[in-house]
Amino acid sequence: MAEQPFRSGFVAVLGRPNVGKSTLVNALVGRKVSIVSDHPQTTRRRIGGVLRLPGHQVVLLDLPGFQKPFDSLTRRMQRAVDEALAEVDAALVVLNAAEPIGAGDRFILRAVAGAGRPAVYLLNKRDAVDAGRLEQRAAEARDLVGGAEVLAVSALRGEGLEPVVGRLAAAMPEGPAYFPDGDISDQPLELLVAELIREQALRRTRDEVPHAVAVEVTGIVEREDRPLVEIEALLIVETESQKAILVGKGGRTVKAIGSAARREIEAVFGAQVFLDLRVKVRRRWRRDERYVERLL
Ligand SMILES: Nc1nc2c(ncn2[C@@H]2O[C@H](COP(=O)(O)OP(=O)(O)OP(=O)(O)O)[C@@H](O)[C@H]2O)c(=O)[nH]1
Ligand SMILES: [Mg+2]
Repeated sequence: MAEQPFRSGFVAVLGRPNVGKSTLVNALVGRKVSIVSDHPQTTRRRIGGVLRLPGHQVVLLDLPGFQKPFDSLTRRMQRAVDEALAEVDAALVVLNAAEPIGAGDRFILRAVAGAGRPAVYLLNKRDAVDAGRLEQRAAEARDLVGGAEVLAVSALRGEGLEPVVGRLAAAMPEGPAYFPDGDISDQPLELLVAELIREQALRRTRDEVPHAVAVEVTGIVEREDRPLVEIEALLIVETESQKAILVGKGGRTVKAIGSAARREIEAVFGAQVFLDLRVKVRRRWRRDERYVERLL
């Protein structure tokens, strides 16, 4: 039998904010490449996660949730989605079983249909609804996609993912391995570190504050004399009152963010980490086009 050609390609992971796109990408890749939170608009830039299969390499592009842009930050986020959709070999569309299918979902499905890419459709969070509701949502979803297959999964529990991998692999054209063996993400180390810090800040804030937080890593030094990495980073917020929240009473909150992030970063480097984390105000940074470009 003739040898099968190697197949590879890029897949845009699309869906409304908070449907579980990043959780799904992490579950498929098998490692945390993209941060997760229960706040919408967690993912701000496109993050590639590499899925390696026998004879295949699938690069999953985790993207910001589809939304109407309202400032420089969200405009940049939506542009990342549009550009990805124009470039990829396939789309992985994620719907949320725990919420009614809405206008946002229909908008995304139209965009995917318009892009003319092969698509795999998922109904995520199947663990969060009973069987009757799941069947009802799946039927609605199938209707919307012209009777195409809709796979019910739980990204959180890692359930139902095998057929997803199979469908994605089958959609890949012939192509090279884009990433060397062992690479699981296309993210520069600085950005991964910044994201791991931001994830801990998101866990400890509510309301408008999570959306106002950015992280700048201003220095990473890997010491040569011992297994130690020294990192300097800034938590950026827009107002003094947000700063007060992030600093916390007697510095308690920023300390908690720093030590939780340090443990995550240590796991990535496999070395001890010193993290010098401070909070800084940068007024209206989300409306500052150039700053947003630099940050993302
Ligand atoms: N019950 C349940 N919760 C899930 C599942 N997948 C994700 N979640 C939760 O949904 C929330 C959002 O998950 P994310 O992976 O950050 O969602 P996202 O689509 O990447 O969100 P944005 O980046 O903001 O667009 C988190 O609290 C997750 O733990 C699932 O299969 N079941
Ligand atoms: Mg995300």
